[in-house]
Amino acid sequence: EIVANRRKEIEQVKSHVSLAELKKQIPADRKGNSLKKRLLNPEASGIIAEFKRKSPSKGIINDKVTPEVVTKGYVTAGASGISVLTDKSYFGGSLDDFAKVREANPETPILRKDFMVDEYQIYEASVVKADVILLIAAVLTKEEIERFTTLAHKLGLEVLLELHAEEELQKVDPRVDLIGINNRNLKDFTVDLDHSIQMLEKLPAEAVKIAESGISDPETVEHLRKSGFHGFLMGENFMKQEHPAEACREFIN
Ligand code: IGP
Repeated sequence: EIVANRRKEIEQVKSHVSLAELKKQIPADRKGNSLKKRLLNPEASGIIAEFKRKSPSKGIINDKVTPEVVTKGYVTAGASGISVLTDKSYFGGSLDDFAKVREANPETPILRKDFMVDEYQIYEASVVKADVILLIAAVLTKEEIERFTTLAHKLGLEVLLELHAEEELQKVDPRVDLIGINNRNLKDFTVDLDHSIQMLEKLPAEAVKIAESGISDPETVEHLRKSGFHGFLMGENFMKQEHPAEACREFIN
């Protein structure tokens, strides 16, 4: 449903700004910030803090805070990266939010978090100076993952491939920069860390791995880190607080 809606919205956007026009807005020779490198640094917290106003499972999480203030705070708190939702209909985000976050945090790796289903969105990510895009294996074919990865790399973007179910392992393209395992089952929203750790053991040893969703205490992060994860994507636990950056600071320190 989300994917079908996203496809429809992209067609509308394309009718306003053609792909040819969009391509003209791509910044010349931008040097991105590598999330992969950041996560491989043993000094890094590994926390990738997310800006998300709402979600399909929780409804409104926080509609009072501003993206640039929160994310600047995340970075000061010690986050290794930022994730920004850009889907409007289900998560209350936008490319405009993304652009503000980019401007406020020029040196930090930033992930464009969305349902990428069309090459057009990868060009958009490049225009707003994203560092990383998300590809969700559950909603893409192996061929799409390969094609989108080729384009992302051509545009200087890193790729985070998100997996949940075991049958998605055959879709892993060895060229992806980061592999995420979503702890949350997108069908029933349940969180299962043991399942994620089992999945992790089936991944190539050299892959840089990120645990996503449902993380709310530092002990869980340490457990996941010992199991082999390099990064920890956290949204709701911070965003549900009145001061998300403050919550992030307390979490990391
Ligand atoms: C963050 P949480 O439970 O900390 O808010 O989860 C992130 O993992 C979650 O927002 C997410 C997501 C996604 C959102 C993971 N994969 C794909 C949209 C699309």
